[in-house]
Amino acid sequence: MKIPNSVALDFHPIFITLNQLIGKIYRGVTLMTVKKGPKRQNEAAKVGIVMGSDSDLDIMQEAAAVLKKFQIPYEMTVASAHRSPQRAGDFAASALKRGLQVIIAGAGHAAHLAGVLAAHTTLPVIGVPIDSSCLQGLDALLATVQMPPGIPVATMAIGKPGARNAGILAAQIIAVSEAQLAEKLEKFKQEMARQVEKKAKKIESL
Ligand code: C2R
Repeated sequence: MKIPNSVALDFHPIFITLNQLIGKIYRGVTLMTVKKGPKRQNEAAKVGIVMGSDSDLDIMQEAAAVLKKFQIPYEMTVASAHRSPQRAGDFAASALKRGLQVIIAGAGHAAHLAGVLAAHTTLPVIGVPIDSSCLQGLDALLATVQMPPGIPVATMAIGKPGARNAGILAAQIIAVSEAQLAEKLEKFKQEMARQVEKKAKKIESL
């Protein structure tokens, strides 16, 4: 996968603490080792995961994990509607031609990324508000969900639960035309129900 430009940014020693440096190296290495889904790596990506910064990776990996579980090939990158508007626009504008079926966009602060991607494509865009600011994601939630009529963004919950649901929703969208995937999703729901039964029995026996 391509290494996002932002991984290499801001490495000037004057501007960063040791902690920040370790964090950046960790995220850089993680981004470099992220695979595009097991057993189907030669297949073209069906889902594009975009995040506003590499600092969002920890949360967006939840979406990636779901896609891996359902063996849906995906690509993952960084683009910012604010800091790199051209890159963000180009990503979305070329997405359909490149074979993507769904875009998942995660961003924190004044999160305009998902909306701007949606403006550049007819593909469904799923937004994940990230709790990276002092407003703990409420800013990102409102910026992502309050789209003007005509440009919808399917907005998930804030943070990791939202990223996980973004992966599941992307799978459900693709499953409309893939019976095998729909079957896997059905089994996934059945397994959740079984877990609830287990938990209920445990609580009822107290
Ligand atoms: P840094 O950690 O790089 O300072 O980013 C990112 O998603 C991230 O959560 C801080 C936060 O800024 C967000 N960001 C956006 C956009 N670009 C970056 N919300 C955008 O275009 O919407």
